[in-house]
Amino acid sequence: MTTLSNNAVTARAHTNIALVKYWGKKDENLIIPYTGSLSLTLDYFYTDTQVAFDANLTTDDVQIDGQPASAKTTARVSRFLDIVRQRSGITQSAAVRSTNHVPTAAGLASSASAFAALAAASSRAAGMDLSLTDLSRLARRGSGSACRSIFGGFAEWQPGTDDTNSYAIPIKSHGLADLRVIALTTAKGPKAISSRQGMRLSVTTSPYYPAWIQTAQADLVALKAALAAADFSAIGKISELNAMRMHALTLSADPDFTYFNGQTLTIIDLVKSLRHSGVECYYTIDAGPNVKVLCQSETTEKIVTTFSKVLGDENVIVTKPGPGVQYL
Ligand code: 2P0
Repeated sequence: MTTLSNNAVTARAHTNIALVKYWGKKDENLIIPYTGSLSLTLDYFYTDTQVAFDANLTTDDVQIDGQPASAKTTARVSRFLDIVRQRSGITQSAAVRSTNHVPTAAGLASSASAFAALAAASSRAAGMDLSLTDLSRLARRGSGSACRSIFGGFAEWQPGTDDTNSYAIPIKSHGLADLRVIALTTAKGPKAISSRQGMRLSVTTSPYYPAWIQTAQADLVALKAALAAADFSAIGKISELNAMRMHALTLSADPDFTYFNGQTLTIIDLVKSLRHSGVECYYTIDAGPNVKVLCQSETTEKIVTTFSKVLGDENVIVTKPGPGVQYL
Protein backbone atom coordinates (compact mmCIF):
# COMPACT_ATOMS: atom_id res chain seq x y z
CA MET A 1 0.00 0.00 0.00
CA THR A 2 1.42 3.42 -0.88
CA THR A 3 1.56 5.91 1.96
CA LEU A 4 -0.89 8.75 1.53
CA SER A 5 0.82 11.40 3.61
CA ASN A 6 2.75 11.91 6.81
CA ASN A 7 -0.37 12.00 8.95
CA ALA A 8 -1.88 8.84 7.45
CA VAL A 9 -2.72 6.03 9.87
CA THR A 10 -2.92 2.37 8.88
CA ALA A 11 -4.74 -0.28 10.87
CA ARG A 12 -5.21 -4.03 10.39
CA ALA A 13 -8.27 -5.95 11.55
CA HIS A 14 -9.14 -9.61 11.07
CA THR A 15 -12.47 -11.15 10.17
CA ASN A 16 -14.46 -13.09 12.73
CA ILE A 17 -16.82 -16.04 12.58
CA ALA A 18 -19.79 -15.96 14.92
CA LEU A 19 -20.45 -19.18 16.83
CA VAL A 20 -23.60 -17.65 18.30
CA LYS A 21 -24.86 -15.32 15.61
CA TYR A 22 -26.07 -11.75 15.45
CA TRP A 23 -29.23 -11.73 13.34
CA GLY A 24 -31.54 -8.76 13.75
CA LYS A 25 -31.43 -5.13 14.85
CA LYS A 26 -33.55 -3.46 17.47
CA ASP A 27 -32.26 -0.09 16.25
CA GLU A 28 -31.21 0.01 12.60
CA ASN A 29 -29.60 3.44 12.79
CA LEU A 30 -27.41 2.82 15.83
CA ILE A 31 -27.04 -0.92 15.04
CA ILE A 32 -28.26 -2.24 18.37
CA PRO A 33 -28.96 -5.98 18.10
CA TYR A 34 -31.81 -7.93 19.66
CA THR A 35 -29.41 -10.51 21.08
CA GLY A 36 -25.80 -10.94 22.13
CA SER A 37 -23.41 -12.84 19.89
CA LEU A 38 -20.04 -14.52 20.31
CA SER A 39 -17.34 -14.92 17.69
CA LEU A 40 -13.84 -16.13 17.04
CA THR A 41 -11.46 -13.77 15.25
CA LEU A 42 -9.55 -15.58 12.46
CA ASP A 43 -5.89 -15.10 11.61
CA TYR A 44 -5.91 -15.76 7.87
CA PHE A 45 -8.39 -13.15 6.62
CA TYR A 46 -7.84 -9.48 7.32
CA THR A 47 -8.17 -5.95 6.01
CA ASP A 48 -5.51 -3.22 6.04
CA THR A 49 -6.90 0.29 5.87
CA GLN A 50 -5.06 3.58 5.64
CA VAL A 51 -6.80 6.88 6.34
CA ALA A 52 -5.57 10.45 5.94
CA PHE A 53 -7.72 13.52 6.45
CA ASP A 54 -6.70 16.05 3.82
CA ALA A 55 -7.64 19.72 3.50
CA ASN A 56 -7.15 19.49 -0.28
CA LEU A 57 -9.99 16.99 -0.74
CA THR A 58 -13.55 18.15 -1.28
CA THR A 59 -15.12 14.69 -0.85
CA ASP A 60 -13.97 11.42 0.67
CA ASP A 61 -11.81 9.47 -1.74
CA VAL A 62 -12.21 5.74 -1.12
CA GLN A 63 -10.25 3.00 -2.87
CA ILE A 64 -10.63 -0.69 -2.17
CA ASP A 65 -8.10 -3.21 -3.44
CA GLY A 66 -6.61 -0.54 -5.71
CA GLN A 67 -9.90 0.43 -7.35
CA PRO A 68 -12.18 3.40 -6.69
CA ALA A 69 -15.06 2.23 -4.50
CA SER A 70 -18.61 2.28 -5.89
CA ALA A 71 -20.84 5.27 -5.11
CA LYS A 72 -22.82 3.11 -2.67
CA THR A 73 -19.75 1.91 -0.78
CA THR A 74 -18.25 5.40 -0.73
CA ALA A 75 -21.50 6.76 0.71
CA ARG A 76 -21.45 4.10 3.45
CA VAL A 77 -17.82 4.91 4.31
CA SER A 78 -18.60 8.66 4.30
CA ARG A 79 -21.53 8.17 6.68
CA PHE A 80 -19.17 6.34 9.00
CA LEU A 81 -16.47 9.02 8.67
CA ASP A 82 -19.12 11.64 9.47
CA ILE A 83 -19.43 10.07 12.94
CA VAL A 84 -15.65 10.33 13.38
CA ARG A 85 -15.67 13.94 12.12
CA GLN A 86 -18.51 14.85 14.43
CA ARG A 87 -16.80 13.34 17.48
CA SER A 88 -13.31 14.66 16.74
CA GLY A 89 -14.27 18.07 15.41
CA ILE A 90 -12.28 17.51 12.22
CA THR A 91 -13.99 18.89 9.12
CA GLN A 92 -11.73 17.62 6.36
CA SER A 93 -12.54 14.91 3.86
CA ALA A 94 -10.45 11.77 3.95
CA ALA A 95 -8.52 9.55 1.60
CA VAL A 96 -9.15 5.88 2.43
CA ARG A 97 -7.11 3.02 0.98
CA SER A 98 -8.27 -0.43 1.97
CA THR A 99 -6.84 -3.80 1.02
CA ASN A 100 -8.59 -7.07 1.75
CA HIS A 101 -6.26 -9.98 2.40
CA VAL A 102 -8.55 -12.75 1.38
CA PRO A 103 -7.89 -15.18 -1.45
CA THR A 104 -8.91 -13.66 -4.79
CA ALA A 105 -12.67 -13.86 -5.28
CA ALA A 106 -13.04 -16.34 -2.45
CA GLY A 107 -16.29 -14.73 -1.42
CA LEU A 108 -14.98 -14.22 2.10
CA ALA A 109 -14.53 -10.44 2.15
CA SER A 110 -16.08 -9.12 5.29
CA SER A 111 -17.59 -5.90 6.52
CA ALA A 112 -16.39 -6.94 10.00
CA SER A 113 -12.67 -6.59 9.24
CA ALA A 114 -13.33 -3.62 6.96
CA PHE A 115 -15.15 -1.47 9.51
CA ALA A 116 -12.96 -2.54 12.42
CA ALA A 117 -9.87 -1.41 10.48
CA LEU A 118 -11.62 1.76 9.30
CA ALA A 119 -12.71 2.63 12.86
CA ALA A 120 -9.18 2.21 14.19
CA ALA A 121 -7.42 4.06 11.35
CA SER A 122 -9.90 6.92 10.97
CA SER A 123 -10.27 7.68 14.68
CA ARG A 124 -6.52 7.85 15.20
CA ALA A 125 -6.04 9.86 11.98
CA ALA A 126 -8.59 12.32 13.38
CA GLY A 127 -6.51 12.70 16.54
CA MET A 128 -8.65 10.53 18.82
CA ASP A 129 -7.08 7.95 21.13
CA LEU A 130 -9.97 5.60 21.85
CA SER A 131 -10.05 2.71 24.31
CA LEU A 132 -10.77 -0.72 22.82
CA THR A 133 -14.31 -0.48 24.19
CA ASP A 134 -14.86 2.86 22.46
CA LEU A 135 -13.31 1.51 19.26
CA SER A 136 -15.70 -1.43 19.42
CA ARG A 137 -18.65 0.95 19.86
CA LEU A 138 -17.45 3.02 16.92
CA ALA A 139 -16.83 0.00 14.64
CA ARG A 140 -20.37 -1.20 15.43
CA ARG A 141 -21.77 1.91 13.72
CA GLY A 142 -20.22 0.75 10.44
CA SER A 143 -21.25 -2.88 10.65
CA GLY A 144 -22.51 -4.77 13.66
CA SER A 145 -20.12 -7.69 13.43
CA ALA A 146 -17.16 -5.25 13.20
CA CYS A 147 -17.43 -4.49 16.93
CA ARG A 148 -16.22 -8.04 17.64
CA SER A 149 -13.22 -7.80 15.27
CA ILE A 150 -11.58 -5.20 17.53
CA PHE A 151 -10.60 -8.12 19.77
CA GLY A 152 -8.51 -11.21 19.10
CA GLY A 153 -9.69 -14.71 19.97
CA PHE A 154 -13.23 -14.98 21.28
CA ALA A 155 -15.34 -11.84 21.62
CA GLU A 156 -18.84 -11.34 22.93
CA TRP A 157 -20.99 -8.49 21.64
CA GLN A 158 -23.12 -7.39 24.54
CA PRO A 159 -26.27 -6.05 22.90
CA GLY A 160 -26.90 -3.18 25.29
CA THR A 161 -29.73 -0.74 24.84
CA ASP A 162 -28.12 2.31 23.25
CA ASP A 163 -24.89 3.59 21.72
CA THR A 164 -23.10 3.79 25.05
CA ASN A 165 -23.51 0.18 26.15
CA SER A 166 -23.55 -1.88 22.94
CA TYR A 167 -20.01 -3.19 22.34
CA ALA A 168 -17.89 -6.31 22.38
CA ILE A 169 -15.68 -7.60 25.15
CA PRO A 170 -12.91 -10.19 24.90
CA ILE A 171 -13.68 -13.64 26.30
CA LYS A 172 -10.65 -15.36 27.74
CA SER A 173 -10.19 -18.99 26.83
CA HIS A 174 -7.68 -21.57 27.96
CA GLY A 175 -7.00 -24.96 26.49
CA LEU A 176 -8.33 -24.14 23.02
CA ALA A 177 -5.02 -23.37 21.30
CA ASP A 178 -5.47 -26.26 18.87
CA LEU A 179 -8.84 -25.05 17.62
CA ARG A 180 -8.91 -24.72 13.85
CA VAL A 181 -11.45 -23.30 11.41
CA ILE A 182 -11.49 -24.64 7.87
CA ALA A 183 -13.06 -22.15 5.47
CA LEU A 184 -14.81 -23.84 2.55
CA THR A 185 -15.73 -21.73 -0.46
CA THR A 186 -18.67 -22.84 -2.56
CA ALA A 187 -19.51 -19.63 -4.39
CA LYS A 188 -17.87 -16.33 -5.18
CA GLY A 189 -19.27 -12.88 -5.75
CA PRO A 190 -21.91 -10.82 -3.96
CA LYS A 191 -24.98 -12.48 -2.49
CA ALA A 192 -28.50 -11.78 -3.71
CA ILE A 193 -29.77 -10.72 -0.29
CA SER A 194 -27.38 -8.73 1.90
CA SER A 195 -27.24 -9.65 5.56
CA ARG A 196 -28.73 -6.25 6.32
CA GLN A 197 -31.80 -7.00 4.16
CA GLY A 198 -31.91 -10.61 5.31
CA MET A 199 -32.01 -9.77 8.98
CA ARG A 200 -34.64 -7.08 8.46
CA LEU A 201 -36.85 -9.55 6.59
CA SER A 202 -36.33 -12.16 9.30
CA VAL A 203 -37.18 -9.75 12.12
CA THR A 204 -40.27 -8.35 10.44
CA THR A 205 -41.77 -11.49 8.87
CA SER A 206 -40.54 -14.71 10.48
CA PRO A 207 -43.01 -15.97 13.08
CA TYR A 208 -40.04 -17.70 14.69
CA TYR A 209 -38.15 -14.48 15.46
CA PRO A 210 -39.35 -14.32 19.11
CA ALA A 211 -38.16 -17.93 19.54
CA TRP A 212 -34.78 -16.92 18.07
CA ILE A 213 -34.39 -14.23 20.73
CA GLN A 214 -34.95 -16.80 23.45
CA THR A 215 -32.83 -19.58 22.02
CA ALA A 216 -29.96 -17.30 21.01
CA GLN A 217 -29.73 -16.02 24.56
CA ALA A 218 -29.69 -19.59 25.89
CA ASP A 219 -27.12 -20.61 23.24
CA LEU A 220 -24.88 -17.75 24.36
CA VAL A 221 -25.00 -18.81 28.01
CA ALA A 222 -24.25 -22.42 27.03
CA LEU A 223 -21.41 -21.41 24.71
CA LYS A 224 -19.74 -19.32 27.38
CA ALA A 225 -19.87 -22.27 29.77
CA ALA A 226 -18.42 -24.54 27.07
CA LEU A 227 -15.61 -22.04 26.40
CA ALA A 228 -14.83 -21.76 30.10
CA ALA A 229 -14.58 -25.55 30.26
CA ALA A 230 -12.61 -25.71 26.96
CA ASP A 231 -15.17 -28.34 25.91
CA PHE A 232 -14.67 -28.60 22.16
CA SER A 233 -17.61 -30.99 21.63
CA ALA A 234 -20.02 -28.65 23.38
CA ILE A 235 -18.64 -25.61 21.53
CA GLY A 236 -19.17 -27.39 18.21
CA LYS A 237 -22.66 -28.64 18.99
CA ILE A 238 -23.90 -25.26 20.20
CA SER A 239 -22.38 -23.47 17.19
CA GLU A 240 -23.99 -25.85 14.71
CA LEU A 241 -27.39 -25.65 16.36
CA ASN A 242 -27.27 -21.86 16.56
CA ALA A 243 -26.31 -21.56 12.90
CA MET A 244 -29.23 -23.73 11.81
CA ARG A 245 -31.62 -21.78 14.02
CA MET A 246 -30.47 -18.58 12.32
CA HIS A 247 -30.96 -20.08 8.87
CA ALA A 248 -34.43 -21.30 9.89
CA LEU A 249 -35.34 -17.60 10.12
CA THR A 250 -34.58 -17.13 6.44
CA LEU A 251 -36.62 -20.17 5.41
CA SER A 252 -39.54 -18.99 7.53
CA ALA A 253 -39.48 -15.36 6.32
CA ASP A 254 -42.04 -14.01 3.86
CA PRO A 255 -40.87 -14.08 1.13
CA ASP A 256 -38.66 -16.99 2.13
CA PHE A 257 -35.02 -17.05 1.14
CA THR A 258 -31.91 -19.04 1.86
CA TYR A 259 -28.17 -18.43 1.77
CA PHE A 260 -27.47 -22.11 1.12
CA ASN A 261 -26.63 -23.56 -2.27
CA GLY A 262 -26.43 -27.21 -3.25
CA GLN A 263 -22.81 -27.52 -2.18
CA THR A 264 -23.63 -26.05 1.23
CA LEU A 265 -25.95 -29.01 1.81
CA THR A 266 -23.36 -31.46 0.48
CA ILE A 267 -20.82 -30.07 2.96
CA ILE A 268 -23.28 -30.34 5.86
CA ASP A 269 -23.79 -34.03 5.00
CA LEU A 270 -20.06 -34.60 4.74
CA VAL A 271 -19.37 -32.98 8.12
CA LYS A 272 -21.98 -35.28 9.67
CA SER A 273 -20.54 -38.39 8.04
CA LEU A 274 -17.01 -37.41 9.10
CA ARG A 275 -18.33 -37.11 12.63
CA HIS A 276 -20.06 -40.48 12.47
CA SER A 277 -16.77 -42.00 11.35
CA GLY A 278 -15.05 -40.60 14.43
CA VAL A 279 -13.54 -37.39 12.99
CA GLU A 280 -14.98 -34.75 15.27
CA CYS A 281 -15.92 -31.56 13.41
CA TYR A 282 -18.84 -29.13 13.26
CA TYR A 283 -20.08 -26.61 10.71
CA THR A 284 -21.26 -23.04 10.90
CA ILE A 285 -22.62 -20.87 8.09
CA ASP A 286 -23.06 -17.10 7.83
CA ALA A 287 -25.11 -15.02 5.42
CA GLY A 288 -23.76 -16.80 2.37
CA PRO A 289 -23.26 -20.30 0.96
CA ASN A 290 -19.71 -20.77 2.25
CA VAL A 291 -19.17 -23.03 5.23
CA LYS A 292 -16.70 -22.89 8.12
CA VAL A 293 -15.79 -26.17 9.77
CA LEU A 294 -14.63 -26.19 13.40
CA CYS A 295 -12.11 -28.85 14.30
CA GLN A 296 -8.93 -29.48 16.28
CA SER A 297 -5.40 -29.56 14.94
CA GLU A 298 -5.07 -33.38 14.99
CA THR A 299 -8.04 -33.92 12.64
CA THR A 300 -7.39 -30.99 10.34
CA GLU A 301 -5.44 -32.87 7.69
CA LYS A 302 -8.07 -35.58 7.29
CA ILE A 303 -10.85 -33.00 6.95
CA VAL A 304 -8.86 -30.91 4.47
CA THR A 305 -8.22 -33.99 2.32
CA THR A 306 -11.93 -34.87 2.33
CA PHE A 307 -13.07 -31.41 1.27
CA SER A 308 -10.26 -30.78 -1.21
CA LYS A 309 -11.52 -33.75 -3.23
CA VAL A 310 -15.00 -32.21 -3.41
CA LEU A 311 -14.21 -28.49 -3.75
CA GLY A 312 -10.60 -28.31 -5.02
CA ASP A 313 -7.58 -27.31 -2.93
CA GLU A 314 -8.03 -23.60 -3.61
CA ASN A 315 -11.43 -23.61 -1.91
CA VAL A 316 -10.21 -25.11 1.37
CA ILE A 317 -8.32 -22.81 3.76
CA VAL A 318 -7.20 -23.67 7.27
CA THR A 319 -7.15 -20.83 9.75
CA LYS A 320 -6.88 -20.45 13.53
CA PRO A 321 -7.65 -17.87 16.20
CA GLY A 322 -6.34 -14.47 15.19
CA PRO A 323 -5.32 -11.20 16.88
CA GLY A 324 -7.26 -8.04 17.59
CA VAL A 325 -6.95 -4.75 15.76
CA GLN A 326 -3.44 -3.37 15.38
CA TYR A 327 -1.73 -0.30 13.95
CA LEU A 328 0.90 -0.84 11.27
C1 2P0 B 1 -22.69 -12.61 12.59
N1 2P0 B 1 -23.64 -12.02 10.40
O1 2P0 B 1 -22.96 -12.66 13.80
C2 2P0 B 1 -23.85 -12.70 11.63
C3 2P0 B 1 -24.16 -14.11 11.26
C4 2P0 B 1 -23.96 -12.83 9.28
C5 2P0 B 1 -24.52 -14.07 9.82
O2 2P0 B 1 -23.02 -10.14 11.37
O3 2P0 B 1 -26.08 -4.83 8.97
O4 2P0 B 1 -22.45 -7.29 8.04
O5 2P0 B 1 -23.65 -4.31 8.83
O6 2P0 B 1 -24.71 -4.78 11.04
O7 2P0 B 1 -22.38 -7.19 10.57
C6 2P0 B 1 -23.31 -10.00 9.10
O8 2P0 B 1 -23.91 -8.81 9.36
O9 2P0 B 1 -24.48 -6.58 9.36
C7 2P0 B 1 -23.31 -10.72 10.36
P1 2P0 B 1 -24.73 -5.04 9.57
P2 2P0 B 1 -23.16 -7.40 9.35
O10 2P0 B 1 -21.51 -12.54 12.17
